[in-house]
Amino acid sequence: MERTLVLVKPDGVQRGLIGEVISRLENRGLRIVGAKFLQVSRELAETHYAIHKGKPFYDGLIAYITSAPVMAMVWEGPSAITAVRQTMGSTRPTEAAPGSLRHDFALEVGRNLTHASDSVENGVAEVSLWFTEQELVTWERATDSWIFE
Ligand code: DAT
Ligand code: MG
Repeated sequence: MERTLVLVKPDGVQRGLIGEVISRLENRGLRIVGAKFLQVSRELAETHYAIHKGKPFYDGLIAYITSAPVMAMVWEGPSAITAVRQTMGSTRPTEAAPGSLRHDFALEVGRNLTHASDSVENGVAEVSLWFTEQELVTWERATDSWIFE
């Protein structure tokens, strides 16, 4: 079982797409284990995107993610990292597969709606950056045995 951090970024929140993102992840069969709605501080944004520091788009990225509230969530499931990134689509919406969120709801790389962890290790690190242990719920879903083999 893998865990991934999922963010509905400010554009997704402003456009009323929180429900769409949650629906798609629920429909996929992933299980939610934590969620909170927050205004991201500059400090959290800089830690989260530390790997991109120095890149030409970095300042715009920090301004974007701190510009309005985000919906932060943790989702889990078998191969959750790969599955969620597939549901999000490629970073550039014009390269995202038809049917993916970024294809279906976005056009520009700087307004690409969502974030999802890109590896198991980054998933663990990002979940602990954004959530405390107490904010994560370990639970069994009635349908689990029909979705998880
Ligand atoms: P992803 O969000 O798909 O994991 P990433 O980690 O490479 O993509 O980059 C983080 C975010 O930074 C991405 O969602 C949008 C922005 N970004 C990445 N590459 C960019 C570029 N070449 N120009 C503008 N923004 C970019
Ligand atoms: Mg990334």
